[in-house]
Amino acid sequence: MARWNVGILTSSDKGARGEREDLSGQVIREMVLDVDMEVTEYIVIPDEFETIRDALIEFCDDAKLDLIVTTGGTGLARRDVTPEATLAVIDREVPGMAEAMRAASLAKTKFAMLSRAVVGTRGNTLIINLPGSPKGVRECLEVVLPVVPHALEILQ
Ligand code: MTE
Ligand code: CU1
Repeated sequence: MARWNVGILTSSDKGARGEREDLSGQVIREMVLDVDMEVTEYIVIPDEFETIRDALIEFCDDAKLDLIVTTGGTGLARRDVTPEATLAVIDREVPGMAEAMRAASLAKTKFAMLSRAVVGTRGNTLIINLPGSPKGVRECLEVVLPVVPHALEILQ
């Protein structure tokens, strides 16, 4: 059994309608295996503030996950509300993790500055926003993932 339980929350209007395969969620699922984590909750929902907020609260307070990784909805499209929903549920921000992802990503693509991704904690759960593309997910998650087990240990 893995040490940490992870939830993946994919916010995508197309994904929720079944019009797009969630490749980004699959990347997250594979990457967390390397650091003794297992995906025990998974949801694909539309880019709607209340829906995302309520799913985050359920993953934290009911499923009591150690980590939630979201993908999508961090940009400037009018329907991009994942950072707002995250800010609505967290107790504390972890700005260094979000900054580290953006800084490392900027070295690869200028478009990284368009992601408004937030990282924060609610109770004992760490929530990490990632951009929507599989490439963005990989490039951001590889920056913070090595630090996440230690973050979770001190969050207990
Ligand atoms: N970060 C990395 N590492 N790699 C990327 O390809 N794409 C950017 C950015 N962050 C990208 C990235 C782009 S093009 C956008 S529009 C924003 O993330 C927001 O993406 P989202 O709206 O899918 O969350
Ligand atoms: Cu973009």
